[in-house]
Amino acid sequence: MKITFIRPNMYPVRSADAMTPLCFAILKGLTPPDVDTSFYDERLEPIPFDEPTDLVAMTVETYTARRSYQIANEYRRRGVRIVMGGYHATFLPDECLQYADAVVQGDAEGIWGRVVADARAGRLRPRYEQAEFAPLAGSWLDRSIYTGKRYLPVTLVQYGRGCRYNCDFCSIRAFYGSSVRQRPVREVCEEIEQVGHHHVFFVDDNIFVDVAKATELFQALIPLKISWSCQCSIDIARDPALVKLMQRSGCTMALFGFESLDRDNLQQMRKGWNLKFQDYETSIKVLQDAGIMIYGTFVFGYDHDTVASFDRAVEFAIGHKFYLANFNPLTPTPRAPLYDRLEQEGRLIHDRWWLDPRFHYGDATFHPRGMTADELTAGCYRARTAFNTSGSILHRLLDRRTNFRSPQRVGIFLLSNAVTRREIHHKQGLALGDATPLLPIVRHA
Ligand code: B12
Ligand code: SF4
Repeated sequence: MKITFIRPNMYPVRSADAMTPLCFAILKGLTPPDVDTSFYDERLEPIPFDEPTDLVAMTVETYTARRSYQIANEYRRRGVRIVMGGYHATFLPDECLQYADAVVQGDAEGIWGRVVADARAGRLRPRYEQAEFAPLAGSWLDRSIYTGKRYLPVTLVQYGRGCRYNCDFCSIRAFYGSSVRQRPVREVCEEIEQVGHHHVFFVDDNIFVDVAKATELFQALIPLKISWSCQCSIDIARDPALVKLMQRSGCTMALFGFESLDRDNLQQMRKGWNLKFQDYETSIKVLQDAGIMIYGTFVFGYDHDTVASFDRAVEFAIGHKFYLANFNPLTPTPRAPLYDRLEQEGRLIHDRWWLDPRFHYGDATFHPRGMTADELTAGCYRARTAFNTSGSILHRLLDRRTNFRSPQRVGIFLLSNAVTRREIHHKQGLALGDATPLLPIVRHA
């Protein structure tokens, strides 16, 4: 039996900065060794549809759903069975089943072996779902699946899954519920040592689970002498000693979801805790004094945003010499509380924007209250462009505590900013998938 793993691309433009998709190293690690496999990442290479295979396994996110269904159509025409998993497949299994033979909801661990066995026996079932999340100890990733592909030279590692917060636009709670699970720190360190790269990106949605778990990880990382980056909630800055330890353990950069400078917006998105304990200035100073480069993300379109909000956020991010920043239109994804609210309020522009050929990357998907949808689209694009001018890059670079701390940091800063600047114009306005029509499976009762 042969399985072909596929990572669909959002749009038909190859990527120069793709990172290794972890889910396929996990799936490969869970696949019995006597099963042949191949793997295609459409961000890097075309998919050879005519290569013989028995089962196609795709990961589907909301932004890649349209393209995933088009790929499924191609394989179905050739009589190949298809299984889909990942965020979108978990949230909208019935939509995916219009294009696939089977859908896996939730984690692959504890379930993938059964899917493979059923496919082998010719009795694939439409739905696979776990009763509860399995503990993460003992996971083994087979990264040989990435061999020969041009990914960024950074090792993606996962310490835990889930988040203790519940921001209304985010998919994490909808996927993991309130479950927050960590891998044993020893296993995480062994994995990093085995891979042997010196730069690690922790893909956890929030590395700051709690003080004890963060401390345990940071202390264990010190002897590895790696440099690492992560995503983190800003409330870690209440604890300067923990931030210092984070830096000593090798953290050079962390992404923080600032989201908004407006308290009422933060309340509305259930992220009032961003400013509950101290203001942004204090938090930023703690982080930057410790040497951590800040990647700040902002979202626009909440009820207290106006056309003036974009410039304020850009000035704030440049003024604080952020390493990078992103300015996105608020985008409702299925099963996130935001989606249901906007749908109930009749404010969604499309019926399922992710399938609508009129939707383009960067477009507003709903009618905001404080500006028009077009102003929201244009404002985010303008903010990204303004943040990435040469003058802004030079100004931000010159912070001795962070971006200008060492020649190596300067190199990383300049390279990341150059890539980001190019990507903004590359991505904006691209339609999802290609022009081929979606052809749902007709199932007879
Ligand atoms: C790292 C990351 C990125 C990296 C890319 C990493 C890479 N390798 O290419 C960067 C920063 C570039 C990025 C970009 C974007 N991302 Co992103 N990203 C993540 C993040 C934080 C971690 C991904 C990861 O490695 N997870 C660990 C792996 C092991 O988990 P997993 O992929 O979910 O896989 C498990 C299960 O889902 C399941 N599974 C998954 N696929 C399959 C397939 C089969 C067949 C089976 C059986 C099982 C299965 O098994 C796996 C193991 O249990 C996730 C959040 C998260 N926690 O996952 C967001 C996340 C996936 N990203 C998200 C978004 C929105 C984006 C962007 C669209 C943002 C933007 N506006 O531009 C872009 C574009 C993404 C794209 N599709 O091209 C959303 C997706 C929401 C949704 N409803 O689809 C997430 C969930 C973040 C969030 N909080 O909402 N992202
Ligand atoms: S803190 Fe981040 S990961 Fe956690 S719910 Fe909010 S946006 Fe999602």
